Order: sequence, then structure tokens, then C-alpha cells
Amino acid sequence: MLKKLLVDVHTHVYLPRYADLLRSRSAVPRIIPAAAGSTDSKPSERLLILDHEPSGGRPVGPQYWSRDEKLGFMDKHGIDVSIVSSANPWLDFLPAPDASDIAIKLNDDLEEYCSSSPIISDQHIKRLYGFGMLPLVPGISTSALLDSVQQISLLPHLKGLIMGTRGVGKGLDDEALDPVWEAIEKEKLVVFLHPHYGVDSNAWGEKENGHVLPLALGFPFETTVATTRLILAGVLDKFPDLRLLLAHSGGALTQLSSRLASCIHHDPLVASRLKHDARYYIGRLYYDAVSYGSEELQFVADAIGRSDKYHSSSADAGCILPGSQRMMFGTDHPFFPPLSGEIKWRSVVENLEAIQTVSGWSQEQKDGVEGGNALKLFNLVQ
Ligand code: 5CU
Repeated sequence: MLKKLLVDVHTHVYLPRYADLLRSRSAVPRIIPAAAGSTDSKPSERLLILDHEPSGGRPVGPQYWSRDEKLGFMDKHGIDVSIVSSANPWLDFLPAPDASDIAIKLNDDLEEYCSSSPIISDQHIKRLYGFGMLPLVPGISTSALLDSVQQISLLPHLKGLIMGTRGVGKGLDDEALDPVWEAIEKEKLVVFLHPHYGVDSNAWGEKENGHVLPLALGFPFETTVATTRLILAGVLDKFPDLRLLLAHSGGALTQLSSRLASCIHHDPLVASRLKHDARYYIGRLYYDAVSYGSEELQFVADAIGRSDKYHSSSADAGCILPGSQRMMFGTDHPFFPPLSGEIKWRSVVENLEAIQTVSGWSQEQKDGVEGGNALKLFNLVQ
């Protein structure tokens, strides 16, 4: 019998070429040398990517770009396979021609990073696969975006692409993206939808709370809003086979799904645009299991598992998967490193424990969330 595999679908890298780009910049996002006399034991550089980074940025080191460090982290936590994605803010800050040029190079770099990774011999799969990226910036031509989708689809170790929420400047409900969704759907690539900007920082008030509010609330609300806008624009009606994987278990999307459905029902303009109840679309998406708690995982699975009830003609609902089968383990490495000398990262241990202690899931469902579901979604099952 084949060993069951632990698969991490939410794990990031700043590829060396990208880290060099950040080093070359004089404005955020950027990597800067640590100040002389820095007390960090090792890191000699600092990362500035978010608004309101601590003054002087956060320590950054090889765990952000070295493949050996990624494999070492995987070994330490028993992770067999990782589907690696570039970390935010991707190419959002570049002019279109530069974004287009570097996207091609970074996709090739990621293919090399994955294709030359060790093989899990009895399963005939590699330890690393990747999500490529598109040069999604204002002013980019549709043909450049389609070329990029084509490039990713031809690179055998890239199984999808990571995308932020801004599209080409107007968000993911912009009709200009329709040819891009169409091509992604045709090539059967998985879109990993990931936040970067959070929400209006005025909401955070004046108290110093570090990154807690932007990361714990801003990131997931950004994903919630972007996905809702995409649904309201009918993108999932136009492209029913599009496969979207939402970061951080989709934020508040499942918790708010019935309220969203009710608001749509009471707004004939929006209701008339959609073929189904909003809860149907929400149950068609895929979710990482980066929630840190078993109750939250159970809740998301239950909320998405009732999707077939909300198809406009439930007899035709098709092969809707039970909720847990749409959920997948993730770590968010290299973010949230241990603060003191723990060997295993708390963020990883908590997410694994959460999966293992969902009271309503069978061992088979838990195994699915830990690896089997991802192997199927990314077509890695032999
Ligand atoms: O801690 C952070 O800044 C982040 C980030 O920027 N992106 C991410 O995916 N997780 C944490």
C-alpha cells in the first residue's frame, strides 16, 4: 500500500531573482540591509512588504528563498510534497513591460526549483510543485496575460498560478479578465487566490497592534470581498469549471454566505445576473485549511458541503464534493516563524492538530485534508 502523504498547498518563496528585485528597490516592497549593530543573531537583511512594517522591517533570511531551507522545513514537519507559490506582493508594483518580462523568467525559475527537487520514489512524484504567476498589472495587454497562462500550462511542474485580488487594477470582477479566466479554465490550472492589501487601515484605529489586525482580519476580509465580487459578476457562471483555491480558508466567506444569499435575494438587479444561490458557488470553491482551529475547519466544511441544495435545479447539481474534500493542509511558510527556540513551528503544529481533532471527520476525511485532496486537485495521483 502507498504511504499516505502530507501535502502543503500554502507555502511561499521569494525566488532569488525576485529577492534581488526587492533588493534593487528604493521604495516598499523592498529588502534592505540590516542596520549596523543589529542585534539579530543571524539575519543581515530586513523585509518591508506591508504598510506599517515595524521600523526598519522584519528579519529575512534564506528561509525565504533557499530551496534547501524549504526541503529542511518540510523534513522537520513530515511534509512530503509542497505546492510552492511566490509570496505577495508578486509583480503588482511593476510597470507592465517589466512585469511581463520578469513573470516569464520567474515561472521558468520556479519550474527549475521544482523539477530538480527530489522524487518520492515509490509514488513517482516530486517533492515540489509550483503555482506560477501572471503579470497582472494595470496596462498589461490581454495577449501578454494569455501568453503567460500558456507558458505555465506548458511547464510540467507548475500546476496552477497564484493571484492577488487586484486583477489588472479593477479587481477580479473586471470583464477584461474574462479571456484570462477562459484560458485558465481550458488549461485546467488551479488559481490560488491570496491577499496582500487587507482593508482600509483606518478601520484599525490608533492603538499600536503591530500586524495583528491587518494579518488576522485584513487579509481574510480582502479575500472575502474579492471572491464575493467575482461571484456577483457571474464569473463562476461563465466559467463553471474554473478551480479557485482560497487562502486562509476563504476568510469570512462561509460565515457570511447565507447573509450574502439573502442580500442578493433582496436585490433584484444582482439576483437576475446569477444562475444560482450564492451558497452554491461558495461550495464549488476549494479552501486551504489554514484556520488554526478544528471548530473553524468543521464549520467551513459544513458550510461548503451543503452546496448542492443551492443549485438552481438540484437534480443537475452534478458531482459536488463533500465539504472536507475541498479543503487542504497549508503552512504559510516562511511567514510566522517560531519566536523562540522551538524545533517545530507552532503555526504548522496548530494547523495539523486542528485537522486531526475535527470531531465530525472520519480518519479518511482527515487524511484527505492532509494530502489526498491536494493530490487529486493537482492531478498528482498515479
Ligand atoms: O506576515 C506577513 O506579512 C505575511 C505575508 O505578507 N504574506 C503571507 O502570506 N503571510 C504572512
